[in-house]
Amino acid sequence: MPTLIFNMFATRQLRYIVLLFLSLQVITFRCTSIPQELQTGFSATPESSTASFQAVLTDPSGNFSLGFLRVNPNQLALAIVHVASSEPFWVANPTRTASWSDTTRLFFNGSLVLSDPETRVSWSTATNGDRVVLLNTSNLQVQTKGSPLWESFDFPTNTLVQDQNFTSKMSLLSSNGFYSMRLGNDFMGLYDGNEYIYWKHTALETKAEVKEGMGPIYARVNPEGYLGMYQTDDKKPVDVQKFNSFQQAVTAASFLFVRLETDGNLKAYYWDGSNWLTNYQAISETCELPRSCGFYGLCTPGGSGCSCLDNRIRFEPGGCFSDASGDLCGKEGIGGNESGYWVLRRTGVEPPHKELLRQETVSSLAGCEELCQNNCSCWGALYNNATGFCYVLDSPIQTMLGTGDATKVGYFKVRKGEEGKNRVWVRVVVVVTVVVMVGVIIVGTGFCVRRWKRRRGVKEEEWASPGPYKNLGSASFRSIEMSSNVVG
Ligand SMILES: *[C@@H]1O[C@H](CO)[C@@H](O)[C@H](O)[C@H]1NC(C)=O
Ligand SMILES: *[C@@H]1O[C@H](CO)[C@@H](O)[C@H](O)[C@H]1NC(C)=O
Ligand SMILES: *[C@@H]1O[C@H](CO)[C@@H](O)[C@H](O)[C@H]1NC(C)=O
Ligand SMILES: *[C@@H]1O[C@H](CO)[C@@H](O)[C@H](O)[C@H]1NC(C)=O
Ligand SMILES: *[C@@H]1O[C@H](CO)[C@@H](O)[C@H](O)[C@H]1NC(C)=O
Ligand SMILES: CC(=O)N[C@H]1CO[C@H](CO)[C@@H](O)[C@@H]1O
Repeated sequence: MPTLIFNMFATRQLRYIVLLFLSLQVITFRCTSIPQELQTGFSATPESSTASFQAVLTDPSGNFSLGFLRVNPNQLALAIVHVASSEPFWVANPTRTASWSDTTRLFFNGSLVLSDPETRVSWSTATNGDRVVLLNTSNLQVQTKGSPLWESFDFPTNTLVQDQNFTSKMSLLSSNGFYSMRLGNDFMGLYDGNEYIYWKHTALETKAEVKEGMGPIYARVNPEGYLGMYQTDDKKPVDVQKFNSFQQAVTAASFLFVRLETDGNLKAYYWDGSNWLTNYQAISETCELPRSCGFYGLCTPGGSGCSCLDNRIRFEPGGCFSDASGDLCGKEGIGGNESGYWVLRRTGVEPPHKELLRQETVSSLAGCEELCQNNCSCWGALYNNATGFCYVLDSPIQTMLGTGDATKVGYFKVRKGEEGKNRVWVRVVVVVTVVVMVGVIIVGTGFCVRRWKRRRGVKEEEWASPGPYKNLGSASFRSIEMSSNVVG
C-alpha cells in the first residue's frame, strides 16, 4: 500500500516536472524563435556551430528567412532563402563574401549593415528607418512608419520571384558573374560579359503594343505561369513567355521564380509543395548555350558532344585554346596585318544565334574573309555559300555549331602563341603525372609484396572477405599484390 501511494505521488510529481519542463521548453522556444521584425539596436553574429544557414528574420508565413548562409566552408553571404528548400533568392553581397567568424556582424541602426573588419566587407542599406521586415513575397524592407525606404526587390541578384518587378534600370547577374539579363526598349536580352548578346526575346505585342514615349518596359513573373513584359497597363502585357504550368490552378502552396543560371540559361522553377520543378528554359538546345564547349569549341547538336574547331586538337573541358579576350588591335595586330594572329578555317560550321550577329551579303567566301581580315576588332567570319550571307564576329571566338553542311565555312583568327603555350603545359603535366604514378606504383608494390610475404600463411582467409568501401586504398594495393603474385 505505501509503495502504491508513493508510486502515485511519484507519477504525479513526475507529471508536474514534465509539465514544468514542457512550459520551460515553450518559453525557451519563444525566446529563441526567429523574429518577424528587427528594430534599432538589433545585432547578430554568425555562430560557429551553424551548419548551413542561421536565420535572423522570418516572414509571417514562415516560408522565407533572412540570415547568414554558409557559402564556402568559412565564408558567409547575407541571404534570403526559401526555408523548405534552402534555395537562396537574394544575396546582399553577391560579389564579395564575408568571413564566417565572430568579428562579422549584422546590425540595424536605421541602416541594415553587414560588416566584417577581417575581409573589409561592408554592406549597408544606407537608410534611416525604424524597422526591418520580410514580407510574405520574400521582399525585405527597411521601413519608416510602415512605408518602405529600401527593398531587396529593387536589387535583384540572379533570381526574380513571382510578382517582383524587373525594370530597365536593373540587371540579373549569374552567380559566377559571367552572364547578365537586361531589358531593352522592346526586348529582353541575355548577355555574355555584359557586352555580347546571345539571346534576345522581342515583345510579340499580341495583347498590347510597345508605345514610344510611354516609358520603359518592365518584366514580371506572373503566378499564372508566365514571364510577362509590360509597359503601361499592368493587366495587358506586351509579351507573354509561357511556362509549362501556364494557367494551371494557382494554389497557396505553389510559387514561381526565374533564375539566370551559371551556364547562361534563364530557367523558371515551380514549387509543387515539396520540390522545385523546372518549368521553362529560354535556351533548350545545349549547344546554343554560350561557352557550351568553350573558346574555339565545336558543338554538334543532337549528340556527339564537344570537339575543337581545330581538329588537330583534342577537346578538353575549358576549351581548345586558353582564354582569348579583348581584340587584336594591340601592338602586334595593328592595321590588321597577320603578325598578331594565325588563321583557322573549318567547313561545316555556323555561329549559334546568328540572327543576333552583324550580317552582310557578299558574293564569295573570299569577300567574306576580307571583311574580317583587315579589321582588327573582327575575330572571325562565317560564310554561307547558299545564301551569300557573311556573319562577322566581333567578339572572341566562342563555341560554334557543327552542321556538317559543307556550304558553310568559318574563318577564325587565333592570337599567336595561344597554341604553343597551352599544349606545352599539358604535355609537361602529363609527363610529370605519369612519372609520379609509376613511382608510386613501384614503391607501393614493393612495400606490399614485402608485407604480404610476411603475412602469408598467417591470415590467408582474410583475403577472401571483402573489405569495407572506405578501405578502397588498401583494397587496390591488395589487387596489386595479387597480380604481382601471379607474375611472380
Ligand atoms: C549605422 O552604422 C554605420 C556603420 O557603423 C554608420 O556608418 C552609420 O552612420 C550608422 N547610422 C546611424 C543612423 O547611426
Ligand atoms: C501575404 O500577405 C498579404 C497581406 O500583407 C495577404 O493579403 C496575403 O494573403 C499573404 N499571402 C500569403 C501567401 O500568405
Ligand atoms: C510592380 O509594378 C506594378 C505596376 O507599376 C505595381 O502595381 C506593383 O505594386 C509593383 N509590385 C511591387 C512588388 O513593387
Ligand atoms: C570593324 O569591325 C567592327 C566590328 O565588327 C565594325 O563595327 C567596324 O565598322 C569595322 N570597321 C571597318 C572599317 O569595317
Ligand atoms: C558556292 O556557290 C557557287 C554558286 O552559287 C557554286 O558554284 C559553288 O560550287 C559553291 N561552292 C560550294 C563549296 O558549295
Ligand atoms: C513557396 C512555399 O514554400 N510555400 C509554402 C508556404 O507555406 C505554406 C504553409 O505551410 C505551404 O503550403 C507552401 O507550400
